[in-house]
Amino acid sequence: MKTVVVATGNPGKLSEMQGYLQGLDWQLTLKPPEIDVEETGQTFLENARLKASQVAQATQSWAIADDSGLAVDALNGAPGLYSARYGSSDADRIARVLRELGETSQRSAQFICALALAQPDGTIALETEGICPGEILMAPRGDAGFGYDPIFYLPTHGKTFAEMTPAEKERYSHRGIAFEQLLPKLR
Ligand code: ITT
Repeated sequence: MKTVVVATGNPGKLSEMQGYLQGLDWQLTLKPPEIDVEETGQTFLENARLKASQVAQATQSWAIADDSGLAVDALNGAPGLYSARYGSSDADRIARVLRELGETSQRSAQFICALALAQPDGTIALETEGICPGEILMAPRGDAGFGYDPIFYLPTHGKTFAEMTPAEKERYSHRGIAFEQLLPKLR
């Protein structure tokens, strides 16, 4: 059985990634907390590659990484690559996006998820990207999920990510779309 490090320090992402990967014949392990990868890439895919590659080399194991974020059209794509650094807590980051958007009616946004799988020597074996379009609400709704989930609304489902069941988010989210493309190749 292959040992694969799930290369994230974000507990919300970790549990979703473990959900997608549980059907595989893999022994999943956690990223040692002392390994901290600097996210210097210019794109989500570049950052996912950096994280997968550096964690694989440091652990001498296969590693899978996710780099993701929210891009709001009326904010010229912000918070984008800086989604994790847009404030000091989830509540702070949500408040900042809502404050910057104000009362504008132009509320379209996208969640993006890039995934990369690296071999123990750091070579990238597989990568993919999933995009989920939606809208930013005027105020948070729902308690499930993590991060920006309470303000990200899917008009097609009439719910925010934070109002979805874990199974619904697993299926419709940017991460779900990315894993749907990756899983057949992993199998
Ligand atoms: P790792 O790099 O250790 O994986 P991180 O939280 O720093 O953890 P990112 O650099 O990829 O991860 O930042 C992504 C941020 O985007 C994350 O902190 C969340 O705030 C947000 N985000 C990503 N996916 C999300 C989701 O499914 N729901 C809500 N927010 C999400």
